[in-house]
Amino acid sequence: MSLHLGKILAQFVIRGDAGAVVPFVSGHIHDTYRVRNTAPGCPEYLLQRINHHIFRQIPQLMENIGRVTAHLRQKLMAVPGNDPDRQTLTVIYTLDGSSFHRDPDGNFWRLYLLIPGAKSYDLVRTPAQAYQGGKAFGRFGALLADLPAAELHETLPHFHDIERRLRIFAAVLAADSRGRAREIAPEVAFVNRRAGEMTAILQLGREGKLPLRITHNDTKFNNVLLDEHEQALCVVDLDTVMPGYVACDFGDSIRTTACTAAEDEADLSRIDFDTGMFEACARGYLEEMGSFLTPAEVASLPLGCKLMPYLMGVRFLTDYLDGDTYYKTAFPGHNLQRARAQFAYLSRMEKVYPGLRRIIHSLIP
Ligand code: GN1
Ligand code: MG
Repeated sequence: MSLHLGKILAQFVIRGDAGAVVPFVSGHIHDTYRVRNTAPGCPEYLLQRINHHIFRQIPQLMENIGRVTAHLRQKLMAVPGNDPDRQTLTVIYTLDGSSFHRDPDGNFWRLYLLIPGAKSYDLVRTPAQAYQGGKAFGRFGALLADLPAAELHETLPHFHDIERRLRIFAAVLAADSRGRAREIAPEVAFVNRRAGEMTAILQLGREGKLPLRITHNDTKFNNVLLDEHEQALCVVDLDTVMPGYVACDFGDSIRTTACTAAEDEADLSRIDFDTGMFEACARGYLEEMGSFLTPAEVASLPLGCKLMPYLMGVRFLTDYLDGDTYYKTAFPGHNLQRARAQFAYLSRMEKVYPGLRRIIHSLIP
């Protein structure tokens, strides 16, 4: 273990002795490490350096996570047979009782219990997995349904506000600081043709017709941990848990389960919308969450499925035009490739869209 990481770990209340610290695969935003334990019977941990260029209010972010995980733990403990250490993330506090540590270089660090025996997948392989993915996010929403949305900070304001995302896209496109606008004329036309339709959820929210709930806001399939029997175990990546609309959580879970290829697939001919996976994920989600939803929320779910790949595509394209400053990228043009994959997926979905509403309605309890 490096001296630096050792000093950071020494700030936290750890059981046993921290051993090797190894980089751990994770999302596009933070740096994550797995911390082994040399003491028998003591847990492993997950150490993260939080990206403070993206998350600028880290005390509020960690307060949200503390609040949500405490609520989940309390709800889980009320049911015999549950195992909260595995069914929700557990924040490990520092010696002085803080949920994060700020190092002398100004970096922010946090520590979670590592959940043993759990797996996550970037790509869904079977409808059974898609069902478990939907179930995990539905259960997450249901367990938080009694925590008032106003109790959480909006740590990334307007995160899923497509109107604002489109305004930023237009400004970055006009500025064209990297001279990349020329190559993306078809994508710009794709975005513009659909802009009007995509604002409906925001408009209904503003008119008070869709409630704000506590939503996860990053319901990718790889943010679900499955247990050794491939059953939904735990929802991770709680950074964006904030007030939001359920259509976004539903739509993003579908985006990553019903798509037949990776989020950044280069070969667009491999991208399709798998209606069987859609049905399985929707069934899992609605079994848990269906009875909490208002009729207007149910009606908003299909549009959520369109909105999320559209919004992700707009964000990836904006970052590409802007010189790739937000998302981690593995090669030049990665953000453009991601945007193209999102738009290809949306196009395939559009062909079967009328059927989605029917499937959703058949699944409402
Ligand atoms: C980012 O943390 P990660 O990589 O799962 C992003 C999400 C996007 C996602 C796309 C804070 O999530 O909004 O859906 O990439 N998170 C943030 O893969 O911007
Ligand atoms: Mg995330």
